[in-house]
Amino acid sequence: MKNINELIGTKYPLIQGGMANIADHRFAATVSEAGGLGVIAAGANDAETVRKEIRLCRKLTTRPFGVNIMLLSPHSEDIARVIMEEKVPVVTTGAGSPAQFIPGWKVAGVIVIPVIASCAHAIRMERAGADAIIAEGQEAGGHIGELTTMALVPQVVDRVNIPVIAAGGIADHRGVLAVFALGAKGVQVGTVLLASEECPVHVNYKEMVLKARDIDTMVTGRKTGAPVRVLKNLMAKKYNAMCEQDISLEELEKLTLGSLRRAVINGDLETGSFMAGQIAGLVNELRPVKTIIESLFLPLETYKEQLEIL
Ligand code: TUI
Repeated sequence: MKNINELIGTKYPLIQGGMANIADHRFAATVSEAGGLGVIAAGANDAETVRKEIRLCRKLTTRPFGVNIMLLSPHSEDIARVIMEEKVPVVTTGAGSPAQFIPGWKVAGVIVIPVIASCAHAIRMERAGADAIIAEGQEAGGHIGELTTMALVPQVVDRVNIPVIAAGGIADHRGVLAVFALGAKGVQVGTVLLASEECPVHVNYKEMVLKARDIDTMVTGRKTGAPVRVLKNLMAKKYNAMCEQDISLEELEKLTLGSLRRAVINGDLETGSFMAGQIAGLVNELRPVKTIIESLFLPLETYKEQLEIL
């Protein structure tokens, strides 16, 4: 089996999480230049905006990068076509099944890495032609599934023959070692990159992540079937109260994406939706992207004492 660095052409087996409204071409290029796979988040953008972002990213880096499609977006089909036309090196997907797009992407030479949250979906993605999969545990920020990273990753590893990349709850070298022990071949991280100097979110968002304790995230929308992990604030509590009432899923989704924008752009502590993972409590330092990525991959000797117990 190819290792992840060979598959995606990076120095480190690291993919940047999608992060709608946050990960623009500049941030993606920064991550790629630092040795990971930077990913432009299509989010709720339309296809031509995504095309521009792809072309701008190519001006900033010659290294491989990706585009993430959030499959609940009404623009998914058009964005999928743009990814083909622009021959983007890698596509990652979230919040649904990209099966219908995979044949076209493969013809265009795009490497396809869907995010999945269950074994059944992982197996479907392998059969549909995915090159690798990202198994994301419910520790992650944003839209999540049911299982934890600890339970999901080894089960998926045993059920598919393509490389598995772990996501959810990873923010330092210990997390990386742990998921490698579970059989993952790489990691996807988001929360730890929010607290980077280059991340283009409002300073209040970074402060929220840096100040967060272990218990400071919560899941909104479990009732409506669109669970989203965010940092606790007034908005999150209000949203869950609204879910108890009779409001359409579409309306709630609009509210979530609108409120994410209020968090990212305005830093609105009350009505913003600050998506972040449970590992935010471990993230206490604002660092350059390159320093963060390098600190995740340490030589095996580092762990000698811990592993002596074996
Ligand atoms: O997609 C994410 N994280 C996201 S998307 C997002 S934007 C959003 N806003 C409001 C509501 C919903 C989304 C913010 N964060 N992570 C990857 C991920 N994908 N986690 C879970 C899944 C997933 C869930 C169900 C993937 C597939 C799936 O069903 C597969 C099928 O076959 O239907």
